Amino acid sequence: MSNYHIKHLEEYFQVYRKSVRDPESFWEEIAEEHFLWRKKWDKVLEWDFTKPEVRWFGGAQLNITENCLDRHLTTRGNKTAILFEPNDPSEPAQHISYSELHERVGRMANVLKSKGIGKGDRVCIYLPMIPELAVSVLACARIGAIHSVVFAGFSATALATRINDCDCKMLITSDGSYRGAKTIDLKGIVDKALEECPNLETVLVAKRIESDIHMEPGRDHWLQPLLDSAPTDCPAEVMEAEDPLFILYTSGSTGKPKGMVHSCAGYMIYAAYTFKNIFQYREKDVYWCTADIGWITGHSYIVYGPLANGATTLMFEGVPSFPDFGRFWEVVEKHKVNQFYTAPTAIRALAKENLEYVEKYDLSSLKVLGTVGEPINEEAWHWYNNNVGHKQSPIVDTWWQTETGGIMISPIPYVTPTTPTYATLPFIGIQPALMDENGVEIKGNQVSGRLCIKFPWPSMARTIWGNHARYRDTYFSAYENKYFTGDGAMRDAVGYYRITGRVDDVIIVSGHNLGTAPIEDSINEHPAVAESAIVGFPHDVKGNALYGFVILKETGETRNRENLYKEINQQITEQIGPIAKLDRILFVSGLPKTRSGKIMRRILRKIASGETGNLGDISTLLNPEVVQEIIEKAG
Ligand code: 6R9
Repeated sequence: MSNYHIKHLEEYFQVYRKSVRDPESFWEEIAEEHFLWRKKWDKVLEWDFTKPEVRWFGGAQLNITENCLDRHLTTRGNKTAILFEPNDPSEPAQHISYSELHERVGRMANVLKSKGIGKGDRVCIYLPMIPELAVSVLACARIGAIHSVVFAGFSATALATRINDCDCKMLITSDGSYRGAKTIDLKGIVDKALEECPNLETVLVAKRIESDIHMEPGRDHWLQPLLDSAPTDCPAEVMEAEDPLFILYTSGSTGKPKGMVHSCAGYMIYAAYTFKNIFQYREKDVYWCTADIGWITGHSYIVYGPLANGATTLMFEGVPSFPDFGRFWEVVEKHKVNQFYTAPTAIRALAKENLEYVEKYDLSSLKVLGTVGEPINEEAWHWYNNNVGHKQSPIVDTWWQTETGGIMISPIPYVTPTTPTYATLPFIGIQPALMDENGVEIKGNQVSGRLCIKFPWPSMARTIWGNHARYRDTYFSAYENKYFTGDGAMRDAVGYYRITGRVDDVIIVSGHNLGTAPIEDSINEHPAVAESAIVGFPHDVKGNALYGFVILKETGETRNRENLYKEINQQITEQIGPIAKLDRILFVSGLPKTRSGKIMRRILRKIASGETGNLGDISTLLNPEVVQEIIEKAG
């Protein structure tokens, strides 16, 4: 028997050693015993990080939806697959069984086919957290179309960039969405985006808020009538192991977003295996991840990982603050949630509110608490542990990335002893390395360095859509023969990892990765702005907030600063989304630059955090005098 479900620490060490000593036979056993294949592989792994090229289970054939749906029908047909909890607590929750989900995916897949979508076509999904989102994702996978889910909080410009980058033929959206007490005109955003997307042929529109929207003749179709007349049965397309399953965009430190491409077989196996162990899922459990399916966390740990294990996965449409700050806990009590997975930013926001919001509810069903997205600070960790878990539920601080497809470093609850702020040990099959600035691996414990991974794992992204050179340059060129994560980490005396944060120009705001470059580009497009630089500074809820240093053009100098600040934020909101708005802005006459013209963000970061006592050596700057000016203005 393979070690699909790890139950104690000795077993973890034993299985980990096996997975590292002989990765191929380890993963082969897992694949063999726990998944459904149309054809078995010829070779478990082929890899070359210099190209880079990684192939898992080459020659195998499968369809992930047969693993997530069909194979459960006989044993779990009536079990709830998706438990949908709407934005408004007075609207009833929906229990969608495995049989019903199978039918709904079949219908949707047939609708996609009837609109000319087939294997390899890209379909953009821009939907709120309603069942149609999960159904659309699975329907694409059913017929081998590549889904590209774009988070429905993104702006028209961001949506258009993503549609065009991978040349989507179809977009699936809704008439609007609910967000707490507000409604959002999603279709209006879509219409604006599509002005820039000449190749997009078809838009399917789900009804959610019953608003009166524009429907473009020939292009836009209401989804429901199409579903009603579609057959429920849709045979699964037979996919090669390495065929792309989906594209998901993540911010880069420079230029346009990177469309990370994930493949069918490796992604499925790793998402499923991590889910089973890191949440210690048992057959009758109700599991809830509060992320949006627009992010990788939602892909792997709301949709694919749970469904591949036949789990009940809760999908929540709302926000933690509506109708009040007790909503998460109300939902936990109502559905007797057993595993709860959220982001540190949400914990910090809720920890600021009155404790009564948590104490009011019976949270005794909880067995495992998880966090993801950014480092969790000690205070938030204790608040979560004391008030939500009542010190009974282990906290799994899970470190991973869009690029890694699944959780990489994390405790296994009830197996790995936890320590606040530590992601603890590498998961099975993961071989981390800490590197120094000269590219040498730092061995031993009680050391810090840049976090790399030395050996392929099944769910790693295979490329950046349309730009393999960028994939190589971003992840495989900094350190020879290693995947570079972009994060810094320390390893303590017992070998536990603690992630210290990004070492590149990505800033994590409320758990969302934001590249500095696109935000600066957006600011610079304002007619009054000459140049800008943004950095992160500590924020007690968001983790980091954005601080913009802006040089105005002469014509801008006479403008009212408060209005400019608002206009710049408006522009960022339109081009990127409200999450990228600046919390603070400072108008300056220059930015500290190196002699080669690179902005010294290190100095700006210190000024933004108020740590001006120790700026390090600034004498090599092109313009050291500007530093004093900025410090004075920042006050
Ligand atoms: C899953 C996800 C990836 C970046 C990653 C790191 C940060 C994620 C973390 C964490 C510390 C954790 N990050 N989890 N930092 N502790 N437990 O978030 O993917 O959106 O691509 O972000 O998030 O900096 O490199 P993604």
